[in-house]
Amino acid sequence: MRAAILRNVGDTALDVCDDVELIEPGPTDVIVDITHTGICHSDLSVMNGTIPERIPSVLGHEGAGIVAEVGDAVTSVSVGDHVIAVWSPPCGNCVYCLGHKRPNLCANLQFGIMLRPQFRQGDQDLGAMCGVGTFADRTLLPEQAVVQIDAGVPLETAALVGCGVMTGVGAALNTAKVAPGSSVVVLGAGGVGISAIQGARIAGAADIVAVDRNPAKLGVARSFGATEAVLPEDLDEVKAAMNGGQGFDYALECIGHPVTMRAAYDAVRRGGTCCIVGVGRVEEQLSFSAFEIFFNEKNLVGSYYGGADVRVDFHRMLRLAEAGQLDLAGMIDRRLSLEDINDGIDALLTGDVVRQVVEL
Ligand code: PAD
Ligand code: ZN
Repeated sequence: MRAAILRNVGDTALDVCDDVELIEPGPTDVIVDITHTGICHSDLSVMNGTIPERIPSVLGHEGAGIVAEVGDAVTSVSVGDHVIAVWSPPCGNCVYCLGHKRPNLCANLQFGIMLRPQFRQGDQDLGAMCGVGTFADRTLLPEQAVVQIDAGVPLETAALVGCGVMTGVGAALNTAKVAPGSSVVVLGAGGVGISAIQGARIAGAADIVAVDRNPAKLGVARSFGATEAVLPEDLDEVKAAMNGGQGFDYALECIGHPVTMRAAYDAVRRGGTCCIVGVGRVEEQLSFSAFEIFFNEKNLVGSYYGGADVRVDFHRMLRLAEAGQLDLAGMIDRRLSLEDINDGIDALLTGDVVRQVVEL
């Protein structure tokens, strides 16, 4: 089967091959025929070393498809079911899944599956991004890493729910808990940021300001619900109009640089919430004065997978889309084949696209 492989950290292109196999599935595994996968900035971040991953690896973690095989012990899905792949699957039994009710933070399966090779090419074992590997015709997942959806839902838009949409909408609704009538600034208007803008709109925010360095993204952000969209140099001016000059109630950073994380923190008023969604490099640091943390009483919170319980929240996203409150189809700028995936990676680097979907 076909798969797009990252050979070395630092490579600017993936190696698209057609002689890749899956490893033997175990009794609790599911084989999924991937029909669609989005290209997320996190795939690029694995390529450039921002996100550590075993190498060589099949990238892709935002996908949907149809169950092709199930192991003997699988009970939750059957062959033919339509599913969304999950990049941080809840084991269902641990202190995060049950005790703290934070199943997005359960790492029992994520790190387990990341450690086993998922694919093979000749004699070489290949890993899979986050244990998912959706840049492939088929992938192998534990049953907890698939969420069954209604067969009537378009798999193309379902794929986006698997990462960018769940992450951005979930950051607004689950993590930041945006309140009706509030003011929100979203930094970065890519797939995650546009989803965060939509999440803020769904939550009933009165002011939703998008900030992006790419002027082409400002109109895009408005079309998804931003009430205003500005270049980074104009952020202070809009901030001055919020809460009598104090700043925004919420900031959602959807870029992944220390500078924009700090700008997000500075953009919120005292007592406001700064939610960091973007992923920076392990060695990069963000600094705060030891006085301002106490003095401003701002809530600084990270958001991992939109704080989602995927078993419930994927369906919430799809219901919002069905009800016309969440525009998924409009987020797709380009449809590509796996052979053209490197064009898609180049386009994401320019910041001109919201989401591109690879049809497998
Ligand atoms: P994207 O590349 O589609 O969008 C990024 C946007 O930010 C583009 O519109 C850029 O023009 C804009 N941008 C870049 N640099 C700047 C800057 N300095 N100032 C202003 N605008 C800028 O990315 P994405 O939406 O796919 O992902 C965004 C981040 O979210 C990225 O860091 C990714 O790794 C992270 C992510 N986090 C999670 C999570 O669980 N927290 C999940 C998925 C993705
Ligand atoms: Zn992603």
